[in-house]
Amino acid sequence: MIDLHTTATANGYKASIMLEEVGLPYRVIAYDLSKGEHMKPEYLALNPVGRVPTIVDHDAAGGPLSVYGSAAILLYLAEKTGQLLPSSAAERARTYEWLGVVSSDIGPAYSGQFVFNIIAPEKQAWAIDFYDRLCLRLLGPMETRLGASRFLAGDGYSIADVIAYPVAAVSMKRFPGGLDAHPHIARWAGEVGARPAVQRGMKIPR
Ligand SMILES: N[C@@H](CCC(=O)N[C@@H](CS)C(=O)NCC(=O)O)C(=O)O
Repeated sequence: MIDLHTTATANGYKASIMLEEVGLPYRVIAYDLSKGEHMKPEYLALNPVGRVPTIVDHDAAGGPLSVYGSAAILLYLAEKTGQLLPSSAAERARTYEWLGVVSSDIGPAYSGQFVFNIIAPEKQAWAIDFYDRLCLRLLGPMETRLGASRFLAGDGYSIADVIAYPVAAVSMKRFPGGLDAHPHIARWAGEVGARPAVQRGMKIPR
């Protein structure tokens, strides 16, 4: 059994989609970030970073094993189950590259965009413009890639698509016009979003 410590955000959905895709049994422990539940000592003992998602694999060799962060969770589960990691070195390299781009380029850009557009009590035009432009710029390479390739790593669906889909379904849609100016991302998001495992994962926590 795997415990999934999560919340209803793009990062949480990456982990729940992956668990649905690989078909391992898991139970959900939902966190209300507004109440600071992710900063309680019990959770910090599992993940000192104090952010979600985290999984705890109770069936790991050597005893319960915790793994924090969407990219690490996707890689761990892909290796554990032998699923959603391409076999060719080239497609595997593309998979790692997109895991990195979504985790450290696109994800933080949309976090900043969310903070300055929605959460900030005082709206600062410079910061809003900076993050809006950065987000739009980072969609460019993804649009180009998906214009040339069915999925992010190549012909096959992989953890690169799992990590990117919630960003497309949640964060990218925040912009006026949604994905209208990015038809290749929209085509790919339609295909990935039609997968039953993805649809189930996007509803967790219920
Ligand atoms: N690098 C992490 C980022 C995780 C993250 O940003 N989690 C947010 C929710 S989406 C969180 O726990 N925020 C609470 C906080 O920072 O206090 C990942 O890819 O999973």
